Amino acid sequence: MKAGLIWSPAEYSGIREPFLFQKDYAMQSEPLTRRRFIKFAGAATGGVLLGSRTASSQSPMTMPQGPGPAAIASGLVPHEERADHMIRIGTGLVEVGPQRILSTATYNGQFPGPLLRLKEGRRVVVDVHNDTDTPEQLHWHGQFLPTDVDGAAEEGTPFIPARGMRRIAFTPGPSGLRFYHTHLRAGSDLHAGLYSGLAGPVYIEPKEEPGAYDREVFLTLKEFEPFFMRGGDMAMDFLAPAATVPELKEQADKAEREAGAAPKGYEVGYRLFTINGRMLGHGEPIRVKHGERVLFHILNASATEDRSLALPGHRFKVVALDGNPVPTPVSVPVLWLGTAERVSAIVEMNHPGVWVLGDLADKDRQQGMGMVVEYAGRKGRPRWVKPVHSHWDYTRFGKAGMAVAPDEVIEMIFAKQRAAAHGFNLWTINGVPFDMEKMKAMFHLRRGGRYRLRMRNASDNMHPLHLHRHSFELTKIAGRSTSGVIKDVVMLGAYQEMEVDFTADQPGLTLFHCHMQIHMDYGFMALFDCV
Ligand SMILES: [Cu+2]
Repeated sequence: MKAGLIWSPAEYSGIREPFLFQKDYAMQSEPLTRRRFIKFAGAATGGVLLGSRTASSQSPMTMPQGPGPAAIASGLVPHEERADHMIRIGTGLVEVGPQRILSTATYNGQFPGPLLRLKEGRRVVVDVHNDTDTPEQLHWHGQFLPTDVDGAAEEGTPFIPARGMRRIAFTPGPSGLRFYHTHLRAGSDLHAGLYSGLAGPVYIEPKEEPGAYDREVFLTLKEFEPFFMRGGDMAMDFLAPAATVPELKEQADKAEREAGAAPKGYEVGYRLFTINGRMLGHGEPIRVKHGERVLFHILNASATEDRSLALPGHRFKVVALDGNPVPTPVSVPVLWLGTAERVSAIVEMNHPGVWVLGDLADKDRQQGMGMVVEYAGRKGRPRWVKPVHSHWDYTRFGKAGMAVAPDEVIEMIFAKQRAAAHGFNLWTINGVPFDMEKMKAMFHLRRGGRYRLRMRNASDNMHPLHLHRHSFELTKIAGRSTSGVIKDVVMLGAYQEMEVDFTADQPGLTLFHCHMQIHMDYGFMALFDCV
């Protein structure tokens, strides 16, 4: 869809109150039976509701509106200015497969939320309507935006009021694949936060677009129907270099001993897996022609899972990570994406057939994490062939050599207290879990300074670490120096250490956190302030 008004009344379902989720963003620890993903597996109501989706009738609720008094009062935008984009937060139906229709919070009644194509440096006005009963936060992930727009309550962004709206304006950047998503705490509520369908891709067109491909395909990877389990978060061995630090393992082991007889903390599993909201085999295939060069823009919009992706007989030439062009584009057989990471990769379609583009994990792929790639003129059952084992090494996309020495090194150590928060693991940065009440800055930056985060993981989990409002440069991974790879999320392996550098060029508060919802909700966050 072209830039402009991305919302149309016909797209937005009129479904409201009976199916709204009561999303809790306050601390809570209710029983786990509150999972209320509503499934309309052929139920009579499902038919009625589906019918209303295609109806051309348009209720007054869905009419475009001007900014509310709060937005005008905020002084962000003169109220007579027209919005370039409108986003409505509400409940939508996601038809993941035949007879499998989910109801969940969505943007504009669809999952993924509409692709927003913005232009680098060209200011946009966005009206965000919240048709739910819960104040919302919409985070512009990967962009360099002021605290009143970025979309994190911890930084001071005002909430989009329940049953209200907020008009915002900003100048998009940097160019490349970004995304927008809810930034609420979910806690033990598995229909809140990123467990919902509140995520969508953003593509910021660069001032000059390199044209070495025939067309673009956007893929959003996302699980649905989450459930809690004890343990079960598997150790992953796909990261390279694989060097671990004995001291970090010792610290983790000590914490484990101290937790004594406590059971394992809760982890999250999923029953349904989708790409662009469809389970494998249930959406339209990606139709390609022999010889075509397809640029895939892939977003892992999972709340908690890292993902892999392979296309049998083909390789991915990785040209950008988290939307930023890499110094050394390299062809790889498998892509790996931690939660909230993005990969842009070109695939040369030179192996005709009907193939499964899918996750390496058989269970996840069989439960939907894949998409069919169909060459013109080819028919038949889509084929999956397991690729040979390969590692994911960020440094391959970088350039050799040391990064410029920073002005200051900030030490961060991440640790887990098993099941210490009502059965959930409690996470600490430098020994302290984030305090949602006080919301005080832990680290202090001087504007314009160059900082190095030396991040050390004293836990047996991998963490996708995210810094708001900035990009960082990977400078050392598990003992190997690198430079030139610019990201906003990076996976740090169990017992590993890593260094990333960034320039503190954004005044105000900046949130740093693990992007796994169940980790950030239970302590794994910290604030930087910058003056
Ligand atoms: Cu984490």
